[in-house]
Amino acid sequence: MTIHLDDLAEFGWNLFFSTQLDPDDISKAVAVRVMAVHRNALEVAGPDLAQKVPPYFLDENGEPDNATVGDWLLLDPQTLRPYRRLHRKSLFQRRAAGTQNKPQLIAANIDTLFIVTSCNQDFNIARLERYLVMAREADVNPVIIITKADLVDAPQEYVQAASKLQPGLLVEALNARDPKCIDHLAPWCTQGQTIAMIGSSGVGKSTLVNTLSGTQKIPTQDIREDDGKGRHTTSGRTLYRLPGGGWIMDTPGMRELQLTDVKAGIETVFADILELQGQCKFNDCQHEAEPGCAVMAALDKGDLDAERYGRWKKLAAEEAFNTSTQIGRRSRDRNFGKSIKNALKAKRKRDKE
Ligand SMILES: Nc1nc2c(ncn2[C@@H]2O[C@H](COP(=O)(O)OP(=O)(O)OP(=O)(O)O)[C@@H](O)[C@H]2O)c(=O)[nH]1
Ligand SMILES: [Mg+2]
Ligand SMILES: [Zn+2]
Repeated sequence: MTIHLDDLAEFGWNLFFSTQLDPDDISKAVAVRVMAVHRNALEVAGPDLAQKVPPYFLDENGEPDNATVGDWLLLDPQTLRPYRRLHRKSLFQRRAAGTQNKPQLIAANIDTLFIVTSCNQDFNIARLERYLVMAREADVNPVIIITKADLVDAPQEYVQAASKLQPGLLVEALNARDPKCIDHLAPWCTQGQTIAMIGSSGVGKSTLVNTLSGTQKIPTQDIREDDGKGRHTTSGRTLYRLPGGGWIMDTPGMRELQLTDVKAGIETVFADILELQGQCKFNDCQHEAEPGCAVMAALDKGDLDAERYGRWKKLAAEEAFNTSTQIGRRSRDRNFGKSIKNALKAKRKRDKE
């Protein structure tokens, strides 16, 4: 077998992956993309092949590895078993609440994250901010999608509230059941692009995939009338082909989301607060009563929104706590202020380079 790079483009392949192949791979391997995950198997597909492979395998060096939706695998042409996973352009992973286990791989090689919420009780600024932090951490471009715009009089109010989360943030309000929304989302749906979605159950993730792909093949279900919550209709994670050539991944609604190892994501979403921190007179300023505190000054002047500052404090503390318990070093908590400073210094240095 020979890998025909042109044929792979249809599956989201691009130069980032080509550069990882040796001439040997090109002449003999079979390259496939993981299209769906099941309990004991991955569904993979490529130009000439669609089949199941085990999620855990030994690579060519005998090292154990595992793959998730969106990953690219090279298969041995004879046995059709994976022998290498290509390096990922991006990766989403999470730890379930209260577990010390290895992170669960959610999705790989994603270009855009649709953060989905609705014009109803589901809309929650603090939750959107958590998703944004995840997107920035994974180096994936976020777009906030607010569904059910057809059910309220003033969807723009939701758009305005979400737009305040970060300067330049892309926010779209739409009716996920209406094919007209395809036009709004077309820029992210072109060949070579892969979209993942995140959002609570019932916000319309599967509905959006059905509309964008022009089919009604994914089951959807009405939300509960009393509290507006969804019924956890989707269970697995699967990639679907879009008419524009891109791919979109449907996922189940997240029940809970713990933030661990997302320091860089928090730094990006709250870059302005980190900037201010760096201007405080004292290195270990707690922004409570110290003289020369730039954070307090900005709060007083109204340059920094007090609620946003409160959310940052909560997120930063949570991430520090989770990350330190995860690696068993509680002492890290006390050093958190310092580590933020160091992170800021490192970021400045990176920006200068
Ligand atoms: N009016 C209206 N209804 C919508 C819209 N988007 C989704 N719905 C409805 O909301 C309900 C839930 O939609 P789903 O697509 O099943 O939600 P989901 O996000 O996939 O939910 P899970 O699979 O449980 O995570 C369905 O009855 C949809 O028809 C919208 O923009 N407008
Ligand atoms: Mg669904
Ligand atoms: Zn301060």
